[in-house]
Amino acid sequence: MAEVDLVAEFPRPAGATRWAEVMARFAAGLNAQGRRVVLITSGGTKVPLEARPVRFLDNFSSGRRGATSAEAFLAAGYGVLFLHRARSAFPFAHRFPPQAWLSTLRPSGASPSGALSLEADEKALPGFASALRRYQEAAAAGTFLAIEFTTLADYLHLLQAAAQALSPLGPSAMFYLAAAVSDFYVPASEMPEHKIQSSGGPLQITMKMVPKMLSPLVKDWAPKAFIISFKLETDPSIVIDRARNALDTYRHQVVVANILESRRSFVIIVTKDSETKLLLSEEEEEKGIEIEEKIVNDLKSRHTAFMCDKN
Ligand code: PAZ
Repeated sequence: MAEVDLVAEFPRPAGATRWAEVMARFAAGLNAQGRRVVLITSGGTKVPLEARPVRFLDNFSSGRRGATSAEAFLAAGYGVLFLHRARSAFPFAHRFPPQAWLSTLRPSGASPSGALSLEADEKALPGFASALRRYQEAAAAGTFLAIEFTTLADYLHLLQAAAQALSPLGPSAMFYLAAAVSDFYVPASEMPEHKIQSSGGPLQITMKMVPKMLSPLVKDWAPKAFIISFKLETDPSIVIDRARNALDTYRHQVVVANILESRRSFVIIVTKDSETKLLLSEEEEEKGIEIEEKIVNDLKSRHTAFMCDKN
C-alpha cells in the first residue's frame, strides 16, 4: 500500500531542503568512516494557535536530557546529529549560563591581528575549559551537527529529513527521541488569522491529534535503525504500561520510561522482554555524575548487540 505522507499537511519550514542536504552529507561522511551515528531530538515543540501567531501551546522540556546525552554519545565515539528546540540546553554550554561567565571572564588583551584574549579563574568557572575543548574537538572532527526547530511543524519536517539522511546507515544509526513533542495542534485551515480576542469571552479551542511519527519512522523512513523513544508520565503507576503499549504498537527496540519529578536520577529502560532500572545514587550525584551517562552506556551495549544480530 502507498505510504501516506503524514508530515505533508504541516507547513514546511524555510531552509528545510538545505538542512536535508547538510544532514545527508554529515551522515554519509561519518558512515564512510564506519562511525555509528545517533540522532538526538531534544526540547519541546511550540504549537501556534493563530495564523499570525501571538499565542502558543508549549511544554516544560528544558533540553537537558538531550544535551547531556549528546556529550555522552560523543565521548562514546558516536557522531551526533542534535535536533533541538532553539534556545534550549545546548551540549557543552548548558552548565554555563551567561550569568556565570559574564562576571568571570575578563578581557586580557588584544593582538594586532584583532584576536581577543580572555582569562578566567578555573575555580570560578569549573569545567568550562574542558567543555570548550571537548566541543571544539567534536566540531573539528565533524562528528557533531546541531539543527534547531521551534514549532511542531519544523520538528516534524526536520525529523523526517534526518531519518532519511540516516537511513543508508542501516543498523549503525540510532534514534534517541528525547524531545517532548506536542500531542495536539490546530490545523492551518482552522486557525484564526488574527490574534484571538479576549473580548470574545472564555477561550475554547479544539485541537487535532498529532499523528505519531514513530510509525512511519520505524516502518518506512529508517526501518533498519535502532530506535529509542522516551515516555514521560507524572503518574508512576502507569508509566511501564504506557511504555509497553508503545513497544507493542510501534515495534521499535527500546522505551526509556521516566517520571517528571525524578527524571534526573531514575529511569527504566524497557524492551520487549526486559525492564532495567537505572538509578543515580546521592554519592554519584555529588561526584557530578549524570544519569545520561548511565543511559548512554546501557544503550550503547544494546546497540552493539542489535548490530551484531543484524549483520
Ligand atoms: O528536557 P528535559 O531534560 O527537561 O526532560 C527530558 C524529558 C522528560 C522531556 C525526556 O526524558 C522525555 O521523556 N521525553 C519524551 C516525553 C514524552 O513525550 O513522553
